[in-house]
Amino acid sequence: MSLPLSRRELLKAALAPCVVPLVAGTTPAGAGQGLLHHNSNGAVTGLITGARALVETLLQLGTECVFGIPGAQENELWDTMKSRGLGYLLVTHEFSAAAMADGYARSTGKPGVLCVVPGPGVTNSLSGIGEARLDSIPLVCIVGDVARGDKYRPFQVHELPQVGLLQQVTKGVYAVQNVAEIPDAVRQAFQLAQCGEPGPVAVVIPYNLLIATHKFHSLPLPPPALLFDDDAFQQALRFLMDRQLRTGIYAGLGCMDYSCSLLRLAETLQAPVATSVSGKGAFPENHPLAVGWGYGPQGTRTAEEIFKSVDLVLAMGVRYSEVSTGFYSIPNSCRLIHVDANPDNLGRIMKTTVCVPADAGVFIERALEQSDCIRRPFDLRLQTRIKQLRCLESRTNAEIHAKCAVDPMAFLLALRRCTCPDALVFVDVTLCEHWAAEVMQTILPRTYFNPTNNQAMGWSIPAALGAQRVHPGRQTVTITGDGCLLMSAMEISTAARECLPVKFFILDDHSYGFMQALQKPEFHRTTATILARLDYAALAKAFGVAYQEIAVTCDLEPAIRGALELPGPVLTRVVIDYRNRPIRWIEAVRHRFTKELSIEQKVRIMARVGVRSLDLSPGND
Ligand SMILES: Cc1ncc(C[n+]2csc(CCOP(=O)(O)OP(=O)(O)O)c2C)c(N)n1
Repeated sequence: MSLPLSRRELLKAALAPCVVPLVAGTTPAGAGQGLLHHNSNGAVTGLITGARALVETLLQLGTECVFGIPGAQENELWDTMKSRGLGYLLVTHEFSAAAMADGYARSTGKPGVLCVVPGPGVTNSLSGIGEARLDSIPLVCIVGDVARGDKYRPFQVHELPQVGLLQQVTKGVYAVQNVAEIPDAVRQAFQLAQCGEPGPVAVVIPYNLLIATHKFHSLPLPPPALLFDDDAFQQALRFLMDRQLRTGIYAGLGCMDYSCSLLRLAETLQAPVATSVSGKGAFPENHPLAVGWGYGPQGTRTAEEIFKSVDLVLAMGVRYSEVSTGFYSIPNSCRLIHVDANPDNLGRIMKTTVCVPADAGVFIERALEQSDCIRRPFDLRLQTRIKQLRCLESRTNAEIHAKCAVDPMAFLLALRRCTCPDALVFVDVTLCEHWAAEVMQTILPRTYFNPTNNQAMGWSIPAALGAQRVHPGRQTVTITGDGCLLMSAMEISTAARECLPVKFFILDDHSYGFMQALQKPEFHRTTATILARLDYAALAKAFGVAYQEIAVTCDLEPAIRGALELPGPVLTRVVIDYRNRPIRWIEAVRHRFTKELSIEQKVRIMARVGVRSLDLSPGND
């Protein structure tokens, strides 16, 4: 070890109490305990570095793993994580760090933590943080910034406006100015990330504060109260008490941790339950009242049909986003009670009868307290109708449409049959995401994950790794398009290095099938959608993971089971044939989009398609 200190400086340092923790930080985990008092009340106290105070706070907050890449500004922090036994995972790109923290958060319900360098580390992470922002996922992004305050010098490396950049995609940024603020900044960041509508929060700490020493005495924060507006609840209750109103429940991510009480409420109201995409798993999709996802033309046929007879929709923990509603094509005709922890989300998209600013869990519990007033008699007719529609839908979905290669629906159904109910399923931004929302029956909370509202391609690969890291015994699979793979494939090397046994299923159609599905009807040709042919076997070999290929539908089950049985990561190329199979979501979006076009726009598009249809060999690339 070579330290840039003279002998005299070393001697002086050894005698000075403030240096001891720095030295202790270089020894194995558990060292320096005498200097830090772990109070039973969870306080961080003692004479320690800013980095150590940060790590102790993360440990107290229950962080199991920090995802990221170290840089000069955070080396002190990464070294301290190692000394103190705080788990960490090195990634290949900071987009992945954010997506891994996201996968960790979605699968555990706890804030995911990433740690990135200023400048490129921050800018690389923004797409993943943006996904968490639009999907309401709690993340804490720690940035070791350039030196600030009296240590500031102009023209430092990575000196971008980190705070300003992060402010655009987070709920808030804590810009730490003083070493003493570090534990509270982290605690407040965790609280802000989780309270109300969850989301990402950043903590930006100049590196001079991470290496500075301070006598800390910082106490935990009291938990924030959950939002509940009693007046609005009473108004909603009056509608729920009206037994003439046939009620349907629409449940979003905000219900994810209340699945038992949601189930009781549904049974009390004898209400069919549809979920948003992010809400899949909040209600068991094998329950007799479950109708699948969405309740308009974009969702399952069963949900659409059953909700046609509903007079009152009770929507909880949802926002009615563009993707979840199929470009706002969800019907807007009946009475609606909209409950959400973020008052800004209420009544924004839908005509709403009662807006209830409330945490979904509190609302459900309070409604259950009034069970006697809201209970409906057991509805055999409704449940029989749901069963019939679900059977019909299953039969239709099981039909094979692919002329060659693998049928996408057959793949999804086989994957569902072969995986355990508690398997963690990560679905990327591919055409398959819309079929998967319909047919990947999800019966347990926090098992089905899709980057819904930022639609950041390549998300599934790192997100699955982040979840697998803290759920080592759980089957973890990805459903990833070949275009998505090209965005984050390098992270498969992380799976190999860390022996994370994720099974990556790559749906290979040599193209951006999603874009083709959107472009063809409007332009009668495709532009910038054809991808390179890859040697997947060579790619898997280079990464050091097992490899297999599925080229025909009948091989699906044995091949999927074979991959699941292998102890390590596996890359499976599924040669997919998307042709001929309609997608309800795309049809709903197209219908709605066309309806909103002006006559002039419609004429122009039809004329273009008409002229181009005379060309027998359209120039696709
Ligand atoms: C980062 C990013 N760039 C572009 C898009 C637009 N986009 C959405 S889906 C898609 C194609 C996905 O291709 P692939 O993974 O091959 O799946 P497929 O569409 O073939 O099913 C594109 C380009 C996006 N959502 N995210």
